[in-house]
Amino acid sequence: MAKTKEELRDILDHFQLNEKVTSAEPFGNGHINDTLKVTTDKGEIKYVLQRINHQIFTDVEALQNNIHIVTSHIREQLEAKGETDIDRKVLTFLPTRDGKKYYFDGESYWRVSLFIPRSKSYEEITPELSFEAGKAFGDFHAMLSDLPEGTLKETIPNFHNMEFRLRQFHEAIEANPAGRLDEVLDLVEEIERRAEQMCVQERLYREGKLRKRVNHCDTKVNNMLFDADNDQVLCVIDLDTVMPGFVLSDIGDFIRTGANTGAEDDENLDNVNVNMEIFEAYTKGYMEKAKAFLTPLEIQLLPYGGRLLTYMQTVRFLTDYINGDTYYKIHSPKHNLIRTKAQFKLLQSLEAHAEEMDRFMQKWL
Ligand code: ADP
Ligand code: GN1
Ligand code: MG
Repeated sequence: MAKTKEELRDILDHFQLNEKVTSAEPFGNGHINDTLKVTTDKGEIKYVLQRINHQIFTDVEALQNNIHIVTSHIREQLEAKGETDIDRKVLTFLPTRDGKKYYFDGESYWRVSLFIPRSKSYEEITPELSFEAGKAFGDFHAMLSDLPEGTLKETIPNFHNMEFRLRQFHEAIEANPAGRLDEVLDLVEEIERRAEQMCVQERLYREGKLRKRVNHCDTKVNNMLFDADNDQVLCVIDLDTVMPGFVLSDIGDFIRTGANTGAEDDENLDNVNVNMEIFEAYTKGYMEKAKAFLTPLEIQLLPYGGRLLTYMQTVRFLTDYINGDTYYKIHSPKHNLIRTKAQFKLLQSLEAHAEEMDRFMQKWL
């Protein structure tokens, strides 16, 4: 439910802010939480206020604890490396006046972080930025690699488990609650045809051949802030889904979003293709940092990660369409179907380039 200006000010008043704030305006275009930028009486944007979607993140306490652990750990690592300007290189969340990590207003859960000044995020990037992004996610993985197992909770259980996502898809088909199944039978068939080959990670994990690592699990291109002064990566943001998972998630989701020549919800499917230059630049940057800790199997599977995350997103958008749009925010009645078609087109393009991508990986094998 939308909040009035006064209500938002009242919510902000529960946090330990050191400036007087005047307004909060919508910010960004995430599909899950509501994000607002907060302006002070001096006209400066100083804070980011977010309403946490607690239908999706049901354990807000665990969510905010995870984020606290991750940001504190990264801060320590940056300090140990002798970095400067650390407040722009890791998110800082502010406690409430009673020392909690979030505020519950009886209806919604809220959190506040410092706005990172002179930063920008991109929806579309160049190969140069992609190389920087690859290095930054490599660093992100490296910095979190020494968190002891079990430190972080799974904020959404089975979040990137493909077998689980397919089970949800099958349940949606079975129930067909919005009566939309007939309209999407072709897409359902395309998904079913690929189902087995897309559950490789879960099988390899059961066989003890693939391990879990701390992952971001939402490495969309716009979940990274660049320095507006020099286009270097400053900071990885949107930390709700940082949790143990397979490393392909983070490579794959960046390829899905950064290396797409079109938009995630492009209605003109001719716009949607894989941009090989972006893929190659990201991979080079990522491998520069991650070569030391990845296994040969993970390196070999990297291009598969792009296909997998695109397939997973196709399945998730279509599941939500069949369910009657209960998960993702939509901006038009068929938005989830449009998204599904655009993701499926990208998947086809990734499949067409699979051999070329595999050849590209040879230099690290
Ligand atoms: P969502 O869950 O809505 O995707 P994000 O945390 O990714 O939320 O924030 C949405 C957008 O707001 C980002 O893409 C980024 O442009 C901007 N943003 C978020 N947090 C900050 C911050 N601390 N400083 C500057 N910009 C931010
Ligand atoms: C959601 O919140 P946002 O927009 O960064 C989703 C991701 C999807 C993405 C698709 C918690 O991310 O998993 O990949 O939309 N986040 C959650 O654009 O489900
Ligand atoms: Mg985001």
